[in-house]
Amino acid sequence: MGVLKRYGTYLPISEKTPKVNLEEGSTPLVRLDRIGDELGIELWAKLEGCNPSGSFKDRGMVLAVAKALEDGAKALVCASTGNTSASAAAYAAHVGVPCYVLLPSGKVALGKLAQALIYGARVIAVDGNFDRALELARQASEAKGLAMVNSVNPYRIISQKTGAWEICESLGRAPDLHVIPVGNAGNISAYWAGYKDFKSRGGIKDLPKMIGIQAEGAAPLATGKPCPNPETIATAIRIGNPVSAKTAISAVAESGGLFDTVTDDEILKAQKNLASRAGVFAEPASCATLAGLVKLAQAKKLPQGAKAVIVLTGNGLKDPDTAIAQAETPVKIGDTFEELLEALS
Ligand code: AN7
Repeated sequence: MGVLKRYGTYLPISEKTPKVNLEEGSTPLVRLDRIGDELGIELWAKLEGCNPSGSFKDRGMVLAVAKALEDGAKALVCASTGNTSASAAAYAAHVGVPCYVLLPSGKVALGKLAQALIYGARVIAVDGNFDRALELARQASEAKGLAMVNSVNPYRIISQKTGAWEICESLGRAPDLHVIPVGNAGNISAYWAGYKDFKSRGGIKDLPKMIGIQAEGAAPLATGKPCPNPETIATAIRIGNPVSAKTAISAVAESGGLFDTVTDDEILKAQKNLASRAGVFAEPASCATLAGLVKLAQAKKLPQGAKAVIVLTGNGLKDPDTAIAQAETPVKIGDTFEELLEALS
């Protein structure tokens, strides 16, 4: 029914707030027994790739755009590694305002670029990384009076808390471990705030441990060191200077959780594992979560029997190039039944 309708009572909206709705949220929480059994845990995946633009960004974008309209904004701007731009472009199109998106040139997955273009955003490819594009977008927002819809916009984080509320409602409790990929660190901050809200409303007794996973080449929070030149195949989280670093660090500390890193190889293995052994196709950044759990299990640091939720933040179809590059090639045959029989054997 859309996030503003389902959770309106708990969000900062009034009668004056436009009821923007692309039926975002209410995504599936799926139990993955084959992989979970192997790890010795009860494994659940929150399929955020089932949102209208194919990523978790829609949860926060719906409120950010509704409030921008309420405040009289005439146009939106954002910088993005891809998913924020796809989401902003979709909501801008839906409500009929222009949208400018700044992307790190050549470093955005194909599907996300296709989305921003076809939704009709003005796409600007910046010769720099995401962190630089974000600085430029902030300047443009101030100079031109454009509504900034990156997660520096507080409404984004507030509305992304709904993901945690849904998990608690589905499970009837919080998980023991909440495992989430970390880039700009907005989502881990939002989920932690969401779990704490749900507890203070009396909906759950215990809070989860927050486990934030970064790619090894873009891991400022996991290493505690600045990362001026982030690099990873998981382009969504190719971020060196996370805006929400502080709140993410306290989320992990307060919850007794941890940050960890995974390599690109481990991410790709996890992607294949999720697709071929659970029927769930998520983009590389999302698969860092499973890679992180596998790493913990190998180090014997995964509490056996624990209930773990991995947030699969974006749809695998967003990045077909990466999937095809590691997949087997199709078997080619002529057009005879004999050849087909041979191919089937
Ligand atoms: C699939 O789109 O930053 O830690 O500009 O697309 O809240 O930043 C995307 C981030 C995880 C990290 N998974 O979330 C952008 C952008 C996917 C993502 C993240 C992103 P944050």
